[in-house]
Amino acid sequence: VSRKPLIAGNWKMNLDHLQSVALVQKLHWALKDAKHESDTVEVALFPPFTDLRTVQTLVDADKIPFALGAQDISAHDSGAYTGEISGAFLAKLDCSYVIIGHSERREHHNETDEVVASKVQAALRHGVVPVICVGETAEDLEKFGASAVPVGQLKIALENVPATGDIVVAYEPVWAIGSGQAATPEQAQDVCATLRSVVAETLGADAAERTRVLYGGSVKSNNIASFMREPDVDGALVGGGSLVADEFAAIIRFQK
Ligand code: G2H
Repeated sequence: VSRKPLIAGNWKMNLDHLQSVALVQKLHWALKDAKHESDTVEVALFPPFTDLRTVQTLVDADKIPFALGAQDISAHDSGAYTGEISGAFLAKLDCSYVIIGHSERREHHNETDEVVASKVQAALRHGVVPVICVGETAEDLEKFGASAVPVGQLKIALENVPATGDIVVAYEPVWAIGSGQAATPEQAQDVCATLRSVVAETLGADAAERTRVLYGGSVKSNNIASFMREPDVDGALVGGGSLVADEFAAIIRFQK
């Protein structure tokens, strides 16, 4: 399997634009002697919307091999949608990725599976790769086991995605997010493999083979390697661990 691992830093609502400059510069220094890593690992940063332009300028000017992504996208392309951000704007800012359906948006902004699906379509219309987040709450886990809820969420998100569609799937058990209590590598592998089989059923075997499935939820430098050893875990969506340069650099430099 030749999927390039993706380490994605989701800054959430942290770091203003001056702090974002400091973090990108520190990260760049921390990784400077490791140019080869960009051949083996893809790194993507997901700053708040207000930092995107700043980070894009820095990355461009210093030729830093980080991809850029946004944390959300409007389901609409333009028009009277006050406060919304179009995929067209993200594409113009060189955003390669956009996080869609993060559990914090599902929980605090009432994002349903149908809203997530329409945002996935919006991202694809603008050539931005959706990072589709799915995951079960502690209550779901107890009632239905680990896979049922994320599988249901992913099936709806993938409706109308073409077989050639470029997507990333992120399995983020809600009980592991920001809690310091990560899933075990075996739990992550189990659900990531099941999610890959959903991609195979809906988009076909080729898509399942090339689609990266990430694990997210309290990923740190001291547990990243154990996740990356699993055959169906192709990277990580990192929240808290992406806000400190040395810690995020150590995550990027994980050794299997
Ligand atoms: C899960 C993750 C990043 P954290 O939300 O998406 O956050 O690593 O802080 O658990």
